[in-house]
Amino acid sequence: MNGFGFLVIAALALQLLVKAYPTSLIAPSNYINYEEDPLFAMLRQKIERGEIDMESNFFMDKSRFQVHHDPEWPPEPLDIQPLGHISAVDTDLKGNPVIFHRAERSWSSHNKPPVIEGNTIAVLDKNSGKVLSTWGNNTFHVPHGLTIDHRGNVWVTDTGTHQIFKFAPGSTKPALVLGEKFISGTDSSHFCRPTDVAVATNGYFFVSDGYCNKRVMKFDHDGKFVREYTHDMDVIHDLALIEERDAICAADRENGRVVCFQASLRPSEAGDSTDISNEPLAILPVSESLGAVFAISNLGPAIFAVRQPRVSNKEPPNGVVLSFDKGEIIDTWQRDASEENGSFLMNPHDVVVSKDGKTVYVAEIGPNRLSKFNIKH
Ligand SMILES: [Ca+2]
Repeated sequence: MNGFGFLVIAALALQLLVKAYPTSLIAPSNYINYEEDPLFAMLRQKIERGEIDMESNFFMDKSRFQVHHDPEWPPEPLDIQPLGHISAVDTDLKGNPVIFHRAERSWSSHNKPPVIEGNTIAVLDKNSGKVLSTWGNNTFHVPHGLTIDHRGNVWVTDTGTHQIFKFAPGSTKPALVLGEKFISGTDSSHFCRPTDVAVATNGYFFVSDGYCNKRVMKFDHDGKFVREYTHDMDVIHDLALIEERDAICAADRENGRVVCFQASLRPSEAGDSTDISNEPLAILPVSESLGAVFAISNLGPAIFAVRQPRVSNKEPPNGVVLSFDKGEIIDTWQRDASEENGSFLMNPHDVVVSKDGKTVYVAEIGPNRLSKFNIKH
């Protein structure tokens, strides 16, 4: 291929990316003004004249993202004793991963108080993997979800106490607690094994409730219940909020799909409880099952999911990227497996895309492992 040919193909690839992901996939700092690029203008004319087939799968396979496992991280095993099942991971405002783990607690000890005595939350250095701080003792029974919002508040869900907690940055005393300790229920102030929280930039938040109630609940910034969404889901295990599409997406784990509802976060709609439609905006992927989809996290309209393919399928657990706009899987990714680096993903329980869009972390429950992946655009 000559130099011009390469340029044409590169520009076409970029244009396809922009067309497929018109908003936030391309970080502002990397944004190129394609409108002013003469090569792009020429290509756009060709596309408009039908001379280039936009539906061709020329760049549809692996070219959008490259998600690479970083086998060097963490450089040393995590120094946490006892390190239990790592049920959740998110990144803080400095980009450091923060994990929520179950210490010595097992899933089968639901409904058997007391709460875990030791610390369950650990902040890790994003470079060295060293433990920077730990907290969260004498509060949680069976840790499940952990979400850090854009203001640095830490939200956790506890499937043991059936509660949701919000902690202000740096505080270990909750600023907000939803639910009644060890009492499950179906009304708007009780939960049954809630799994995750997703927080909008306007402060409204969503709770996946979760194992038994199979609903997604919406609250305003003061924690006042707004509405719930239901759609024949079976274990809603995680949430991802795509503000660019006004979509709240739920990992419908046992049905092997991601179900997205209208979040109604635009100023004119926020808090409008008359909007009671349960009709999903999208159900993904359109043409196949994901197997069991444990967790989702999004980078603009690209949804990163970890899933456990069905037993009949010999594929090991892995990661995929789903396009909200296309409704399909556009990439798959996996840990490097070797004697040195350990196995493929075995029990992925949570996934998060870092707030700068450069890194993906996956938390596993047995082996209790945190893996880091780098995203290249
Ligand atoms: Ca989550």
